[in-house]
Amino acid sequence: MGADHARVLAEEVPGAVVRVVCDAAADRARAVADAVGAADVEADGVAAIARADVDAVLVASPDPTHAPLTVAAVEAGKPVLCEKPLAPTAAEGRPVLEAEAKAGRRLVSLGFMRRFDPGYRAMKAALTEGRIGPAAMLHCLHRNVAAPPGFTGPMAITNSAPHEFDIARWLLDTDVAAISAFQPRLPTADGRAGGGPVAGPVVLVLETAAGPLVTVEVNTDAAYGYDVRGELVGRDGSVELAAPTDLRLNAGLSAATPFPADWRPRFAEAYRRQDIAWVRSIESGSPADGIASAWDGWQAARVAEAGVRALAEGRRVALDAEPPPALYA
Ligand code: ISE
Repeated sequence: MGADHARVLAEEVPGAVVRVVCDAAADRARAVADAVGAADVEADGVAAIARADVDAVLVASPDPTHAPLTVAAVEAGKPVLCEKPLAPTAAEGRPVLEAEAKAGRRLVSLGFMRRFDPGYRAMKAALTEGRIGPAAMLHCLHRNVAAPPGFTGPMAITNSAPHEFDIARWLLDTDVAAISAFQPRLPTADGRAGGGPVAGPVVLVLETAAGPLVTVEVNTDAAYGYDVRGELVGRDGSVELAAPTDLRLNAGLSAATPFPADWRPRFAEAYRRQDIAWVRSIESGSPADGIASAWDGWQAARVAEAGVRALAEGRRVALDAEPPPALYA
């Protein structure tokens, strides 16, 4: 993701210059830096953030490092776009809220880029324009071809599902009041490379404070393609995402529509619009319309933490309502 953001910033965001690429693997940092014309590479993220020639920071490192690096950027007074999730748990994300409160201003944007996806934006417009009546349910499917290296079972909930937790809050303008989690009992390893699913499919049911229900299927080992679907059901109708596709192949007495291999082509426009909005907001000094905040990131983290507990304990887990601090109101 860091390499993709670097390319978008370098090639598609006027006014942005990628100055330093930071990665634990020096060869990978150098390859990205050369590809985007960055001046330098760094192995130490905190050192890169502190540089006088760095005005803003994009964090796209492993999940547990997101919050500490974001805190370092806030403490350096630098705007930061933190890839989701803010943190694997609410407790790990809390220092970011504390750092922004101490700074007395919003410097953190969260990389829930689906808020910038044309499909989800049209879905929200259909709801606000009253075209389906009041919302009743949101159904989400989130399928990856295969879990990335290092992925663990709970990460289906703490890493992948936060996209749905955030898009549900944003679409329905409400918070999650409770979460229940279920997993099917899969047949034993089917001999597929890697011996079958890493995380296994998870089905989550969210109850929201405003009333609508949200169902989420997350399957990080779906095998057939990257497939994200959403349908918002209202009292008078429904609106569903039409996944973008460039072609339909007609051959051999059949028609085939290709699936992307992962999220980057599926949400390329969302990332582009998000990154442009983020840089424009740095220039204007005010948060970009619709971009997620650290509070949104923290809310998604607390839902994820509750979801992991709900799955482990086999019970519905309620979340206390927490009104946003004034900084995020
Ligand atoms: C990844 O980090 C993403 O953000 C993708 O959008 C998501 O589909 C995938 O499951 C995550 O691992």
